[in-house]
Amino acid sequence: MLKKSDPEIYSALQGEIRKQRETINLIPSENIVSRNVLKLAGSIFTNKYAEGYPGERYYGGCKFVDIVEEIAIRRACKLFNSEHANVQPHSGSQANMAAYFSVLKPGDKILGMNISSGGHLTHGVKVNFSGILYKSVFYDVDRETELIDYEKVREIALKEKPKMIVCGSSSYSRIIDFKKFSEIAREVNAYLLADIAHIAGFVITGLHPSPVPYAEFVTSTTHKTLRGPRGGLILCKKEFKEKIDKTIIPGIQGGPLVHIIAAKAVAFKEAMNKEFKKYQKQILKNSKRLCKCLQERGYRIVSGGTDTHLMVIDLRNKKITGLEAQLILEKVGIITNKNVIPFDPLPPTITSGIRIGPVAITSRGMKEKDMEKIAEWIDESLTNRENEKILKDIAKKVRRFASEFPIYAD
Ligand code: DSN
Repeated sequence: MLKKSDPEIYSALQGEIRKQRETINLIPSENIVSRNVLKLAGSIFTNKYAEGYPGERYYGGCKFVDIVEEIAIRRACKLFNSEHANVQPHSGSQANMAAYFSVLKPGDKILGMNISSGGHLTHGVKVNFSGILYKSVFYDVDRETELIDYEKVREIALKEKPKMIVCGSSSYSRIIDFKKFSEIAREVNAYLLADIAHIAGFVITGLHPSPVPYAEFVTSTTHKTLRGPRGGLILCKKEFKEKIDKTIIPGIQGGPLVHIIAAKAVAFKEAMNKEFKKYQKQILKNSKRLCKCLQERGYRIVSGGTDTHLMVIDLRNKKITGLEAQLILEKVGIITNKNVIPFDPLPPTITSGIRIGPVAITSRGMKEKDMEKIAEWIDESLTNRENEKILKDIAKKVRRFASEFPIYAD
């Protein structure tokens, strides 16, 4: 029994279970997996080494591992309508690293979205491997509309002549036109990498256009809207199969996490169900309602709204920083993350905004009317941030409300 043999870890686990059950998690990159996904992620497959690929392993005893990985690959290809899938990346960062390493050399130029406009660390940020190994240049959203200005992206691409263009984002709340990105990439003879970590669930259900027909490489995580275990995924055209597979192993990874691949396979099957599309539609309804309720209370949403599962709130008119808001909301049991807004005057450790999205709470069964309540609690908490009594009252209501939506822990 863990309780007896390792009480410290046991107690942290119990704390996490209680916290997840009693709070409202609005971090849009997190989700709640099914019991079957949880079961496989904690399964005996974790005992197995399986460097290589199905049928070509460096270890014996891979009969069942091969079955699992073949199924995962087949399901990923079917879900995304892709010619090839590599299901071994341990994370989205490693999926992106593999896409770069497969066709670029150190010193090559990449063009990605600026992180303050919604891009990701691995899209060329200077302190990340992508900005250290490659010469990275960036496009921003338009200052006025806060939308991607495709003509501007084209101008930058023509001037900079990158070898790879990266599209996809971590905090851009609008539809991304992958076809336009591919036209720009073709024009400057660049590869196109589409990172759909956040929107994968919408892509496979037709609620967001797919980049698969347009991009040489599509990368994703498997744990956000896709609702699988924490991990990464690469999709590519057949012609890049060998390069991608060799870049993952022996290039940048060793043994795959077979328990996680098994959990990915289960999640891919779940994502083929009608219920999954219903879930994705509900995320969008909840997201739009949450956005509207906040706007009615005077909150400025970057770009004026959302087409997806997330939004960034610009808090400057409320005279509070992103960090302060995150901490106040955490006090009442609403979990968010501070986030830079486009052209943010504050550093990323403080920020002028918070990023929120109803991905996990929709998995728990919350609907539009619940978004109204949540928006009200967010507003009441931030408005009364100096009033401990009001904050305590809200915390009690949040705890009671969240506990009505169960989360399985085993
Ligand atoms: N950490 C992910 C997110 O929250 O969007 C990106 O890596």
